[in-house]
Amino acid sequence: IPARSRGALRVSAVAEAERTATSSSPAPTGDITNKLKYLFGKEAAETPKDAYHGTAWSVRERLIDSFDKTHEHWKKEDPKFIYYLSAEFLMGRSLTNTVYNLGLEGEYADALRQLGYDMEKVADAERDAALGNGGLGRLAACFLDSIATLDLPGWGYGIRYKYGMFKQVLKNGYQAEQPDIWLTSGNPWEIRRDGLRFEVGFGGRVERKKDGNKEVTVWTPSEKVWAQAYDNPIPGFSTPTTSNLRLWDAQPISEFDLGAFNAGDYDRAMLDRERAEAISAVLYPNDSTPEGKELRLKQQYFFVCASLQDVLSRFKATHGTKFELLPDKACFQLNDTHPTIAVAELMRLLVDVEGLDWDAAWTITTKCLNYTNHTVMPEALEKWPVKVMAKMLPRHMEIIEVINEGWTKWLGGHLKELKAEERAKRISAMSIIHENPWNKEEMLVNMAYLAVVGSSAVNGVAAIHSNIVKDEILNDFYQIFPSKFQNKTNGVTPRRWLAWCNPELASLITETLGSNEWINDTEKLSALRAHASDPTFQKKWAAVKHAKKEKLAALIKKIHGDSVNTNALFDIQIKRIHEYKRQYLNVLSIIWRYKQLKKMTPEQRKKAVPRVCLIGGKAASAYDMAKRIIRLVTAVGDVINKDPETKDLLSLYFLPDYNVTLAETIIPAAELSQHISTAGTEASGTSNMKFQMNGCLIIGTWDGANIEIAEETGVDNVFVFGVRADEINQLRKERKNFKTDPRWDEIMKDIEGGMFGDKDYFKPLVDSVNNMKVGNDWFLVANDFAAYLDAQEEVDKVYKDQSEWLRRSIMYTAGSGKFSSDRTIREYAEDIWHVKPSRPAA
Ligand code: 4GP
Repeated sequence: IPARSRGALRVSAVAEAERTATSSSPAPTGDITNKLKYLFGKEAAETPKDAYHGTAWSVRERLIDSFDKTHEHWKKEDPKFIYYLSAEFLMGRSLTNTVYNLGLEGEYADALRQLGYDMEKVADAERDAALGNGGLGRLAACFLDSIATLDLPGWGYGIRYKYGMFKQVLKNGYQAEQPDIWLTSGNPWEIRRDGLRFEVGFGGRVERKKDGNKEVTVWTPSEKVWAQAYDNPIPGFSTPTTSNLRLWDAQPISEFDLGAFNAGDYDRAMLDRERAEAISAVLYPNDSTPEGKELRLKQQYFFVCASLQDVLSRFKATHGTKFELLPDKACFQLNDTHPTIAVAELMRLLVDVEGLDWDAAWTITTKCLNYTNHTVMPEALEKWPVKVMAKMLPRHMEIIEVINEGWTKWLGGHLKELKAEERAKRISAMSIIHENPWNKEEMLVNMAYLAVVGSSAVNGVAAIHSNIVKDEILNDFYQIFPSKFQNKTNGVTPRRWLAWCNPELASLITETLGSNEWINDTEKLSALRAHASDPTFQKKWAAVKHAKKEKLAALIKKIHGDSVNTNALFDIQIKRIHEYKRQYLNVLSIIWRYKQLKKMTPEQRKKAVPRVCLIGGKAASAYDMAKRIIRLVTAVGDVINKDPETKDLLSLYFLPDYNVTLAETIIPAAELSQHISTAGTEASGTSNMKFQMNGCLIIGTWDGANIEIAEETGVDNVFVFGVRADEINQLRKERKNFKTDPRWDEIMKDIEGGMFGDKDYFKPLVDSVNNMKVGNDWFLVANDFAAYLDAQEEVDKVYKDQSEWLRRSIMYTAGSGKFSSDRTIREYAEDIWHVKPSRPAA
């Protein structure tokens, strides 16, 4: 039996034995072949994909048993629930996570072995569920894992996109996008809840009518669709709790127009279906066109409306119309501004549909909702044109107007001490509906303002970011409601991101700490500090890292056909491609390194630290500059990877189609990872935490969660460089007079001069940071360049001292306890949600 199945990772063999004993499930081998026979018409698993299908459909039944038990228990106990509303859930694969979380890995690995398959290969046949863009969506997925593991009554709510995040391919070194068709072979991880659907309307008109002597508001939408529920069970680890992610699929109200079909108008016959299905078709359609924008708002309302109706209908089934109890039974976390229409929708449901008076409804609404801000990027702080909102959601626009009237009136009273002029200025600056600063003709609804006014708590996602939210982005609001604002530093699930993706390291940790309790109590990892300088332990630690590097090297070979030097330092930057994340800075230093190597004598080269540099990430399809950065990476790679003189000392590869699964292979193999955003721009970052857990050293700016990671790891163990957030505004003003480093000037000339080809294509990229008449180097790449090169030199120096490097590596994992999403979720549960654990019997 391989180490993985021997139970080294299990919390307790007894717990698992109990689980198996009480389960009425059939033996996996027979069950897997049965599933294949009856669901897929296959006599035997001929390919790993077949084996995957049989296994997944078999595991699904265990999952459903656990789901049902949990929900029976919660129904009986009627605890308060947290509903995590998010337009994105970047789940990745489910098979490995499910069997490990349920403690079934031994059973299924054995069964598969009997069928001639290896679990890891079988797991490899699964497609990623990529229903998210990046950090915010993956955070939501980690949170669900922790909510379940901590036995918190809670669900996620989102959209069942038919096409997830696009598949990225490289065509001659340029990014090209292909649709992500992930549902083609069916999805064993979801359950379609037949009959569980809600109507969602758009457009139409709003009227006042008399109902006895009461005036009521009636909204008659011009377009309606069904939101059909699909449940995705979320198993906790080392607990019988399995919670839920409920995703909504948009479907037409009428199957199709038979009249039109009979009259031969086939296109019209299908029109309704197509219009409805478009709503949940694609994750974030490119929103640069008005139609795209409208579709995005439609998606947001679609899932919020269905989710709130769903929660209210369950609430009413138990508590009737005692809505004053709602805040004791339900709370909602708005994952960024995307679900903010919930403020108006909850008001509409309570006032128009349930007949509550406005003030009572407002008290309930604001008690139930909370908002998390995830970014300082102005383009991501959503503002919808009043015109668009009024056309698509006329009743909501009215409600937002009334909310705003009440809010600005209240503000007037609150600020009565101020002089009239100053007061008017402050009120106008905080109005939820305001002028578009770029187009005075247009009025906008500011969704972040609506979220703040409509919520009990507002939080940022790392200490520095929460301060920026308070001091800059929402400072006016902070001054009015200081106690509403909180910090909740992000975290990641140690199950997926250490225990399951790096079982070798997990086993070593378990063996060293004497138990695997660290998986659910990561603070226990701090005991590794005592072993950080122990040569025997370091040797074992290094052996694991090397094995993971070999695995990644095999992947690079598969993708690029090249064999990389696995004794080189593996230096990695993986994240969305964005100017603020400064992949550009990384490439510039790689160019500099290359030029230095070229100048060296063979003797000098022998002393150089060899590096394999890897960059991966997707650029938004309409983000031109980000696409140019990708091309620069591939172009530089093309030159240096082919240079026989230096290729063993330096190589650079772009890893296409970066996703959750790829991250699970890359992160355990990384020795150095780069988190080099301009200070004050990365809200938190979460991959930094995953790398840290896996003993990977960090080169980074004093930004986002890097700061807290450095504090936990020991600042001296981290390669920190660059300007600080509080210097940025001044430096931006002075950037045009900044004297650039001669090395910088040289590299800019190289790129402009065509050293990497494609010089016309790279011109705007060079101009954006180097030609102050055209670009302005907003992200201060030039300012940090010299300090970054120095930090890189320091990296080389420490890497030459392997025992010091390994000591630091161990200190990273030892210091990662704080960054478990269990800690983050506990803080949300205690400080914001007031939701308590409720565990079903095993
Ligand atoms: C991301 C932030 O950029 C990242 O710093 C943070 O760690 C993550 O959210 C989770 O809080 N934002 C997004 C987004 O992904 O779409 O705004």
